Amino acid sequence: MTRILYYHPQSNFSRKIRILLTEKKVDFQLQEVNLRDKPPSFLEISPIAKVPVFMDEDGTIIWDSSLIAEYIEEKYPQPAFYPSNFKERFSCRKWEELADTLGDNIISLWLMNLTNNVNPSFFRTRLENSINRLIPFFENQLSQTEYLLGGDTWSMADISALCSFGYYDLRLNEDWKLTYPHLKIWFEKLHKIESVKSTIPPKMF
Ligand SMILES: N[C@@H](CCC(=O)N[C@@H](CS)C(=O)NCC(=O)O)C(=O)O
Repeated sequence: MTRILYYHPQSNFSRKIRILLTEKKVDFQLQEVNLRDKPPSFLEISPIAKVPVFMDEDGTIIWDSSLIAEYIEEKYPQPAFYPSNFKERFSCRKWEELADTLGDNIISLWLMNLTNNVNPSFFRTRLENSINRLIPFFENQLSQTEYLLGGDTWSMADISALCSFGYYDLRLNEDWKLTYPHLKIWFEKLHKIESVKSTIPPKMF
């Protein structure tokens, strides 16, 4: 059976897994899902009705990007994208979670802008505040270290974060690069990597 990644080309969470699988040289097929009209066959394998979903060669189905990443790391350990040391791995997961929260907030803000772009709402302000509070954590860390966990190599924390910032570019704007110079350098450096460059979310809608 072929491994399949159910995904959407604009999805930051799908992009995490596309980069990870490519870096680990694990063969897989991409299966695009129409998120505006999800087919019943997709809903059958995805109780949360979201991409990404990964189907492994033995038929194992996993949803949620962080769970998929953990599964892939366990099954295909090299090269490693989570540290083996318990404390460092926990730190990596914390950054991944922060980056995913940022991604979730950007998605919600974009959807809110689509549906209600006239009056600023309480919820929009709350999302904007949350996004603007989260970003400096990344900037502060990257002003001290080259990658989010320190050390001289990227990890799943960097992958998740670059996907959320890439999604910010797609849905909001690129102004954060003017305000946060260390983030900008880190982001541009990672975009020299083929798996990162080739998965930049396209403008479709
Ligand atoms: N926590 C999930 C979030 C996945 C998610 O929000 N996916 C979005 C695309 S980036 C989606 O499928 N949205 C479709 C919908 O909500 O209807 C993960 O990490 O995989």
